[in-house]
Amino acid sequence: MTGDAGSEATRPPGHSGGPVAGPATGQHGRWRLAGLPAADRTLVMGVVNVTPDSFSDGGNWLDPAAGVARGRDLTAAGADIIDVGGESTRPGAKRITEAEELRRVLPVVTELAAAGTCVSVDTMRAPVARRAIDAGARMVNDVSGGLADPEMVSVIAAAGVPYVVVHWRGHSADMYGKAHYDDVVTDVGTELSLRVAGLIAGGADPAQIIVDPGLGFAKLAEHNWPLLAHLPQISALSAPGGPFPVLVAASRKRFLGRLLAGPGGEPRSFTGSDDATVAITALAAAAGAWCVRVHEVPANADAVRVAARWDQETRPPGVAGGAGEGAGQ
Ligand code: PMM
Repeated sequence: MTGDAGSEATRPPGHSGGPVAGPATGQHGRWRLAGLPAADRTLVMGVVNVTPDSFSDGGNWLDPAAGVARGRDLTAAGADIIDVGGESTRPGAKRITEAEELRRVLPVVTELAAAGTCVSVDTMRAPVARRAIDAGARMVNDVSGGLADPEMVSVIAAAGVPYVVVHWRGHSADMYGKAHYDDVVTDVGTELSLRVAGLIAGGADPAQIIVDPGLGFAKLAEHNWPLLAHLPQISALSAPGGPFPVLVAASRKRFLGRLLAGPGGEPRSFTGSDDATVAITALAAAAGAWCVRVHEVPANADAVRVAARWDQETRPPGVAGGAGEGAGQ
């Protein structure tokens, strides 16, 4: 692993642990995670799905050279992190073999990492995570939060890399049958807290943990919106070592297409939802999200900068602003 930000995550000033009482506004730039870029703004993660069947971009970057080129383009457009995934999690998706997943992701991870890109590997499999870390990945993004592979915790604990714990109730093949909640914000918060506590008990350092509400994973539109509107509560889990940085991955998800449906009720296309993704990015950044995961980078990279500049104006006098965000403009 290459490190450029110290060996430990630091918490926002005034939050050495335990739940935050109010909104996380103004704190998104204060997270420092080992080996990852740091900025006084929400980070942007660009997606490279090396799959034939991801729901919005399946097949576009399946060839390793195309995947690498896409990662380079997204980096040039302002992505801070490139998330490389080889297994589609679209609703109803069947699992691929470990060998096939490795065949898809390793060449792309290796080449991007060698060029100095900060690479995240999007995988539910411990052996894939380990091989990707060996190839230079600096972070593991696990949509199952460690539930799909019990060995995952040992791998990320040994490597010490940041680890995204996504709220998840089961594989995509049957996840909508599990989309039942009494109060979705409370239920997701409770289940994520238990998951994080389990990972820490298994050897993970709380400073490695990033949390993600798992939009669309065993969740319908009516579940995704309240989660987005309560990001500070997702950050402030009752697990030891919190609050935790939050990753928001709304880009091109079906609930956006449904919100923007035409007069006949036909959902907006995936790519037609990109402007709505930018709106979510701005709102999530204003709510203190640590990072947004997006398929198209440029407008999202602009949105996080606008949100950071906006946020500067709401800081109490004497609280330092971000270096270089809009100075002299
Ligand atoms: N969703 C997808 C893939 N990876 N990672 C995180 N952390 N959170 C998510 O919600 C998430 C993810 C599925 O979307 P895609 O097929 O468009 O990449």
